Amino acid sequence: MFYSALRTLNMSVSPYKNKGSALIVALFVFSLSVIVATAMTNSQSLHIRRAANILDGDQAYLYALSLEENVKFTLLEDIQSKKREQTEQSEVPVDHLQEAWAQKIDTTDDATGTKAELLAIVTDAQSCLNVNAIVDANVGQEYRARFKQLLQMNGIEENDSITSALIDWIDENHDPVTGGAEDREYMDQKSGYRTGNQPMNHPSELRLVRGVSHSLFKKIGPIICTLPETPTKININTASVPVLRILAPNISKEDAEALVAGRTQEKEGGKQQKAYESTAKFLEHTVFKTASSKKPNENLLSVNSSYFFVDATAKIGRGKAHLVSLLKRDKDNIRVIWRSWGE
Ligand SMILES: [Ca+2]
Ligand SMILES: [Ca+2]
Repeated sequence: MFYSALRTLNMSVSPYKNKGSALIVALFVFSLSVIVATAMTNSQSLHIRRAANILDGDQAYLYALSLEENVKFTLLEDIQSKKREQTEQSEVPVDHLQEAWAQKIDTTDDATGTKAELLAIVTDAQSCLNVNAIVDANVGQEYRARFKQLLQMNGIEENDSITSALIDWIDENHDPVTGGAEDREYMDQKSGYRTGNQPMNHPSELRLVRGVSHSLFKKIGPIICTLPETPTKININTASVPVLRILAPNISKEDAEALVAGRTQEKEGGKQQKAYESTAKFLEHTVFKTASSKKPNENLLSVNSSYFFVDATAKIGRGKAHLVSLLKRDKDNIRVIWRSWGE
C-alpha cells in the first residue's frame, strides 16, 4: 500500500521539477565545497605567514645577539691592542669617543636571502654618575655632593630631602637617615611598596624614590647610571657637558664645553691628541685655574672605562629584536652583566 502511494506521488511530480531540485542540491554542495576550500586556504596562508613571522623573529633575535657579540669583540680587541702597545713606561690605557668601539654600527645584511637592517650603539657606562656609590664608605660623601649639585642644576633647591631618601633606598638598613625615608614612609602610601635596600639595578628605579617626579626623572635620568660595582670613576674622555658640569661646583656650561674641546688638540710635532691622557692633564686645564672651587676631586675621575652599554636593534622581514646589555670588560675578558629585551 505504501509503495503504491509512493508510485502515485512520483507520477504526480513533474520530471522538470526533479531536475531543478537536483541542480539546487548540486549548487549547494558546490558552494559548500568552495567555502570549505577557501577556509582551508586562508587557514593555510595564516599558518604560512605565522611561520614566516616566527622565522623572521628568530633571525632578528640571532642578529641582535650577533651585534652584541661584535661589540664585545671590538671592545676586547681595543683593550688587547693597548696592551700590545704597552711599554715599560706605558701610560694608563685611554678610552675615548673616537675609538672603534664608540662608532655606531648601521648596516644591512642579506646572508639569509632577506635584507636585515642592523643597528648597534655603544655607550660608555662610566660617562655618568653612578648613584649606587652614594652609600660607599669611602667616596659616598663626594657622590652625595655631586648628586645634590645635579638636583640643584635642575631647579631642585630642597635637594637634601631627595638625597637622604636615595641613601635610605640604597642602604641595606631600615633606619632612616636624617630627613630620609625607609619602608614605613612608602608603605603608608595608597599603593604601598618597600625600599630596595640594595644597589639599584636600573636608573628607572629612581622614579620610586620619594620626591623624584616624572619631570625631574626625565631631566636627571640620562645623567645617572646604576652600576653593580662601587666606587666606579667617571671617564672624563666620554662624559657629556651636563656630566662634566656636576664634577665640581661652579663649572659653567662654557667651562664644560671648553673641557670637551680640550680632549682634541694639536700636540707638539703636529700629532693630534684625541683625549686626555691622564686625569692630571685634565686638571691642568685653564678652566680649573680661574677658581679653586671648580676643581673636581681626582678620585672621581678616570681616563678609561670598564662598563659599557650596548643598544642593538635588528629588523628582518616582519621580525624585530631589540636588546640592551651592560658589559663589563676586564683586561682579558668581557662578559654580559645583564641583558634586557624589548620592542
Ligand atoms: Ca635602607
Ligand atoms: Ca637607612
